[in-house]
Amino acid sequence: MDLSALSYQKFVHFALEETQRRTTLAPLPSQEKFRSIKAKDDKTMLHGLSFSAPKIRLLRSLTIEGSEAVKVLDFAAFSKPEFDLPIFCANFFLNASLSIVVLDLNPLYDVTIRSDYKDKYYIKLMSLGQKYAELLPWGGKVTSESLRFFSPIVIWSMLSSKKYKHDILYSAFMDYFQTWLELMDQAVEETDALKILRNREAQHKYLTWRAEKDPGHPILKRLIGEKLAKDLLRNFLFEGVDTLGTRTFLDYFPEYRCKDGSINQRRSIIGKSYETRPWDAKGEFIGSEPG
Ligand code: BLA
Repeated sequence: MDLSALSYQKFVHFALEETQRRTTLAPLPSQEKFRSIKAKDDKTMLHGLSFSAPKIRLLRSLTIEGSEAVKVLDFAAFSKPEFDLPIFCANFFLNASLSIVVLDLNPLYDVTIRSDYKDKYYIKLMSLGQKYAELLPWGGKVTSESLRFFSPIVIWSMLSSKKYKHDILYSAFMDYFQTWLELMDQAVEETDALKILRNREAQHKYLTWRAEKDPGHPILKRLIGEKLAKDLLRNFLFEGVDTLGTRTFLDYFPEYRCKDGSINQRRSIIGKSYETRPWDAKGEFIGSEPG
């Protein structure tokens, strides 16, 4: 497949323009360092943008383009802890053989446990999830630990890149991002200090998971080296992991502790599960326990 004509830039432009129509974006200092990085292969470019807004703690985008070999979009938006908004999450990876898509409004709280949170945000959105269920079909077994960070409307797809449809993905991205912006518009600031603390901690847990276990790490390390990749992960992509809370990865995920006290390097302890979509059309979890 010829990737040269494909770009995720229009996704980023759309998202920033739509956000600016509704709120005021202020560039964050973290974008200076990551605005433009040339990879070790001298061809691939990494472009980062990061902003905050009155209700948004961090809205950031990373694109990886420039070589024919690989295209990546990693786009996320995190609200301030005064709001319990879901986390907007778009992760697209494309190379000559494979297309990987994760597009979701990741819940701040595990919706299999917190049905109040599911009812608050997702029940109304189930038709949005259905809209792309056939065009972007379930990608098969997935890291079981990751599923707890996904919502009933998650689009998780892994296809041969021959079947990749840029326009369908663009349309899904626009729909999901518009939906997130509408939720942001409607969000009412929380004043209960305990609830704000819980929101902050839930976001910190999410950041801690992704800063440690995101599947993109090996590629980032290969492209820009271990040191800069770590900097990018902790101070740009998952900024807040070192400031929003004090608990460590092993505090949140003790099952990853090795006998010597280090973090198990495997991505998953439980393994992969869920051959088919584990949510029904009403957003009920129907997956059997992984194991
Ligand atoms: C694969 N990326 C995946 C997979 C998931 C995600 C679920 C399938 C493998 C698995 O089951 O773990 C994405 N996982 C997520 C997300 C969350 C999560 C969004 O837990 C959120 C909670 N992906 C990127 C970037 C790159 C990238 C920046 O976001 C590259 C620079 C690459 N993702 C990438 C690659 C694979 C992948 C190469 C397939 C290889 C593999 O599974 O190791």
